[in-house]
Amino acid sequence: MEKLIITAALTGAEVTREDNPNLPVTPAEIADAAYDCYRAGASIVHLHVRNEDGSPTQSAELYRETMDLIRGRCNLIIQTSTGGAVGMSPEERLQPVYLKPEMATLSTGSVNFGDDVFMNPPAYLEKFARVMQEQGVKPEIEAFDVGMINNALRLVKKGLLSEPLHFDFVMGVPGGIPGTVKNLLHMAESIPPGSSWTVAGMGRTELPLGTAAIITGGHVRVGFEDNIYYTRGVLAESNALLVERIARVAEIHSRPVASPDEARALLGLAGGKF
Ligand code: KMH
Ligand code: ZN
Repeated sequence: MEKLIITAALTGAEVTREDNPNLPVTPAEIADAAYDCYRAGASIVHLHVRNEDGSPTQSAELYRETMDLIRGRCNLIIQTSTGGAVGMSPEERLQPVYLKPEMATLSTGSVNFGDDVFMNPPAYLEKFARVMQEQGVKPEIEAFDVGMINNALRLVKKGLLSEPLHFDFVMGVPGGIPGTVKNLLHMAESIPPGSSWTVAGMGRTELPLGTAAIITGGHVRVGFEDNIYYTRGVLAESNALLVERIARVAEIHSRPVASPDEARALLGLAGGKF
């Protein structure tokens, strides 16, 4: 099996300091958390940024500041969010892609998201994929359910995505595919041969789905965006502890962890853009 790529999803758009007081919010806090995750074994950082009051934003200025701070300290692959928060316009969501990060997320379908709807109609998908193609940014396809894999394949047919594809199975969102191992295997069997995949299990599904990915050849995303607990009822003290734990699970299963440059090679990224 190839080396394991660990993605750290540090902040997200929905979790608050009230939920977990250890949530990184400012560019400096996010950069510190990213560096700690790099030291613990992460090779990709999935980035969201926040305003001073903690509310979610897709401000290019805040992304630029955060990315510069991270790049000053380590060679993590930076993957900016284009999901932002529910209710944001496509233009708002796309702002960080123009900074030419190495990767950005591309959600390939709409999904109920708790009491809200995360809107991704076909016109958004085409626009987002086109802008990423123009800017030379590799998309990570966020599939919240199995049908979203087919939506990505439609983009391939239209020439807006090129293979090999890289998927993130986002599982356990209320409204999306439930986070079971059976569903994970179904997702993994549903992508085109030659694609790579990672899994982001929400809440208590993070560790079991991550473990299943490690033993079946996938990759893993962990962090406060998806899960704020270390064990049942005990808040995680840092994102890095979640990274360190999944790296330990990988070691137990004889699956070495990829460095950022090894992850670049696995994902076909040009490299050197940091
Ligand atoms: N905050 C969610 C509505 C992404 O980063 O691309 C969307 C999200 C996905 O977080
Ligand atoms: Zn995100």
